[in-house]
Amino acid sequence: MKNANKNKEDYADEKQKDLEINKSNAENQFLTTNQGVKINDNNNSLKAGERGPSLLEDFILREKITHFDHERIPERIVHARGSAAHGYFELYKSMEKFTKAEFLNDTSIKTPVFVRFSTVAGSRGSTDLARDVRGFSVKFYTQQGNYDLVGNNMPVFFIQDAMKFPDLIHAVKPEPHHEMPQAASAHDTFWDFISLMPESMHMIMWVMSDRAIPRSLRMMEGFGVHTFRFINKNNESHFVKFHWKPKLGTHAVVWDEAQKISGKNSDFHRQDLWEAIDGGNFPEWELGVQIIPEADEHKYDFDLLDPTKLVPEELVPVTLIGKMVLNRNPDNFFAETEQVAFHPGHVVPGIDFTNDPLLQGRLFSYTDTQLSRLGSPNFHEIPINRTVAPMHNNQRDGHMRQEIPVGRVSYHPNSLGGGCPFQAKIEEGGFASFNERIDASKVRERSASFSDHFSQAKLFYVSQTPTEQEHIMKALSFELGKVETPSIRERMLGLLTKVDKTLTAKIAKSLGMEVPKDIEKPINHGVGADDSGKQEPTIVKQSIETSDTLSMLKTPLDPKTIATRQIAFLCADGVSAASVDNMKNALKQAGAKAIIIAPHLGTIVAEEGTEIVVDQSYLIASSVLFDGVFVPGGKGILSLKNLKEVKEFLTDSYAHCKFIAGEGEGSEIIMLIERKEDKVNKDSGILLSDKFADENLAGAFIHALGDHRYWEREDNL
Ligand code: HDE
Repeated sequence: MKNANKNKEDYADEKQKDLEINKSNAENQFLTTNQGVKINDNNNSLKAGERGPSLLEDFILREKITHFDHERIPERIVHARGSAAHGYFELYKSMEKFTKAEFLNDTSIKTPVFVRFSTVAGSRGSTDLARDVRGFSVKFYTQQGNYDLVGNNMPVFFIQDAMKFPDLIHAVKPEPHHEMPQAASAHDTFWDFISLMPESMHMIMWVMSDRAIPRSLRMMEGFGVHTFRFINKNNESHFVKFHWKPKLGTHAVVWDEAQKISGKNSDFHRQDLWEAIDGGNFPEWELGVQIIPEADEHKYDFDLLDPTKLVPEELVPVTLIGKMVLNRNPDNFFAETEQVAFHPGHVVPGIDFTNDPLLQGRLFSYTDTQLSRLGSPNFHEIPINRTVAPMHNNQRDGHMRQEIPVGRVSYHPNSLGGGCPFQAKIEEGGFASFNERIDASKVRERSASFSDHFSQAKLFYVSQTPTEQEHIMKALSFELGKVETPSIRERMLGLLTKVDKTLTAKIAKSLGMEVPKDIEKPINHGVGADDSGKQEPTIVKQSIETSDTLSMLKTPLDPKTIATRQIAFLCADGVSAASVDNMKNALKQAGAKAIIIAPHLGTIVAEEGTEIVVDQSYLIASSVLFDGVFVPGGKGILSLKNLKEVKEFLTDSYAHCKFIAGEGEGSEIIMLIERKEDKVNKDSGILLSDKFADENLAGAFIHALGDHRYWEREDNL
């Protein structure tokens, strides 16, 4: 029998021990059928004569082919493309005052977790770098049962009510008649829907921002989105919003880069996560909470139950309460990453729901979807899903049941089984829902407190730096530029004027359109979600005008870090080994990695006569896969002048605002970038030195890389 409440120090390994039971290893073993019969020939089917027909009797062939025919399960209807890892969660300080959830009470417990990141719209094989929301699902294997925090990398959502979710997803998925485009929102049906759903405008600002194209899954925030409840031992409730803050900072790529990465390496994020963990660079996030007393439920300019609104950190600060570390890659993608089943309804005593109408709908959906995806109500028995807490109930049978319940009793109450399994009192850890008082009429309506669709969209937009605003403008111009139906674009421009007029004018210019004149009521032309006239959008005066925490660029890490960044070294035979080594060592000390790129794989011979091992050739390497570039000195480097890949590499690095450094002859190669001389001289993102193995250059380059990108360059491009 499992006993989860043992030695606390060991608890972080409890899930791994649990998974061990199901692992198999074929090392030094015979090949067998599924029935354990040893196979003598795995190459030829059984035939009537060596050139004759195959025989039905061949149970080995039939078993093999039948299994193969059924190897795929339906992919997730949303969040199909994902990558996951194991790790643990560690609490900094007890939250006992607010919640009785034991994993949030006892700082000595390390709770095992399994975390899956995903894109939303694309299918399982689609690109990682799609402009999209990222899923951020955490399964905590707590001693009181599984708790799933199934969130996203953006703190709000497109819609307010679960009733609209299938419509939203149908609109964003590839269009039904020709199944195009894959993993992209830049098409008519998505923007048709959005243009008729003013409540989506806040989320649209987030999705059109660089948050939708993260540099790495390890460099994005996570949010629980809905308001949840913490319940303490005295049955008192506090509202709570969950945040994950990445220890490597929040960083993005630029859109042109994202599109190119999709071609060069569509597994970019998956590979980055895998390699970081494999190489011992364990990604970490801190768990933050915003806690709001029950008494303050109606204190804000927005409704806490509305998932299109966030609680600005200026109004309720985020308290960091613990840390999550991902330290182990899965052993098997299908068994773990594909079969893991998350559910916002998997809660433990001390955590409860609110009446957010989107959350309420989710509470139904996630079990239901596993029934078709995993095929049976026994999906909780799949190793990755099973709790490490003791589990006993009278649920029986069903497809693929693994457990063998003993005894004659499968009902409650019973006397034949001694009343077992018995109910737990609250003090024994039994779950009891928060007894919120509800006295209401049954209505199919939305609260008027949900009607301000624009104020937080505006708050988000005005809180961004000019660079970030420019990126939002370009993203909207790109997406709407792909829309073919003029009336959809026009409706979108109408909605956008409610967020920011200058932004709208710039997008309209790019689309070659006028900003619609009649913008007082631009909303839905009588065909939208609120065509009943029940929900006229309103504007509520906001208590704050800007919120710096909404901007990635205004909230850099302090101190900055370049840990795990990949820096391309453009090399060739005759490169100066001193120049390479100096920069490589300096970067290594700062936690970054130098990747040696040369015209061919194998080794190159340095000016000094030493050999340098090449990591990638110019045929394979591409600027978009790196965070910065260094061109070392040495006479041989001048041969790079003739390589078109090198010119392309540097030109892309420049266009994507990356920091570029060069030493000695390397500086000459950097001049290959197509741009006006005077601009380059003023470009502080290009760092050059005449000296070899220049310590100052290395220091300056590392310092600069801490800013991630040299955005000032964008004005000159
Ligand atoms: Fe989900 N969502 N969702 N969702 N969601 C699923 O469950 C659904 C929503 C989120 O890594 C599905 O197991 C409805 C918000 C993540 O396995 C499905 C509604 C947020 C994942 C489902 C929402 C999310 C899912 C598909 C509106 C952020 C991936 C496969 C009422 C807080 C989990 C599955 C993983 C997956 C339904 C809205 C996050 C169909 C009906 C809001 C991260 O059950």
